[in-house]
Amino acid sequence: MASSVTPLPVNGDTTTANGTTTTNGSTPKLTFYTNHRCPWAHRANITLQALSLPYEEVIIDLDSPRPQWYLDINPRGLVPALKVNNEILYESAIVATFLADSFPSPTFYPASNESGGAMQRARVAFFVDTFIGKVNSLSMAVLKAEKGEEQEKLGKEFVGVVEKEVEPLLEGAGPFLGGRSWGPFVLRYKVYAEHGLLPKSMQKGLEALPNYGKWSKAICEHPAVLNGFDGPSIAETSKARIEKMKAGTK
Ligand SMILES: N[C@@H](CCC(=O)N[C@@H](CS)C(=O)NCC(=O)O)C(=O)O
Repeated sequence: MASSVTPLPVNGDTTTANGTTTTNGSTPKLTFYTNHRCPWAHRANITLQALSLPYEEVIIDLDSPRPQWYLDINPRGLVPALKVNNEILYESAIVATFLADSFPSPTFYPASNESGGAMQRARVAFFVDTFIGKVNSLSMAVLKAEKGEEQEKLGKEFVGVVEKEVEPLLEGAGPFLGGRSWGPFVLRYKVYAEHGLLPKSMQKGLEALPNYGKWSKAICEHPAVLNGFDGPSIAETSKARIEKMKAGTK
């Protein structure tokens, strides 16, 4: 990763219609390397969309080995990556935070020097840590479980974990609540349930949780989250990937 990154203008002298600040009317050139089926790339894409940033998109084929020109951009070969003028960033959390820091928006992710900003960012960091550590890791086990009793049981456990760990953090949540969107996975749970990859009872249980239900509905309908998302195609490729993983562990 580039060792030093020229900061994007944060206190520019012009503001675009969506509130994005620019300096002297110029925004840095952003090139986004992505694949629409990747949830981590989706995370960065949500940030680009929510902040209405102009960017160029380059789709990276994940079904074949990465070409050298892409490995020169991201030696890990993963998506997403973001070129900012001539500097490169990768890892979705870093890309998303960099964009949100560079174009602070109180409704998306507050600046740390805003009143209450540091505390809100700490709460966001805790939410993300909880979601990745406690919830998302468990979703993989449910996806890989045998359909029927075993999957239903794990699905129930999953709802229990969301209720215990996440539900209290979503009190009064709006669609983004200062960065706590976690849209890629929330939307995938819904689509996976619709396509039989996750138990319908699990999704019903999630939607019945007052805070999660309201918040996830707002997330799943948000244009920034839906941008570039093709549910049936993602369900199909995920199904094939899960079958392959299951076959590998037998
Ligand atoms: N920790 C990384 C994870 C990125 C990641 O795992 N991307 C996957 C696609 S979802 C990828 O590029 N995989 C390369 C491959 O499939 O060969 C991030 O948050 O950006």
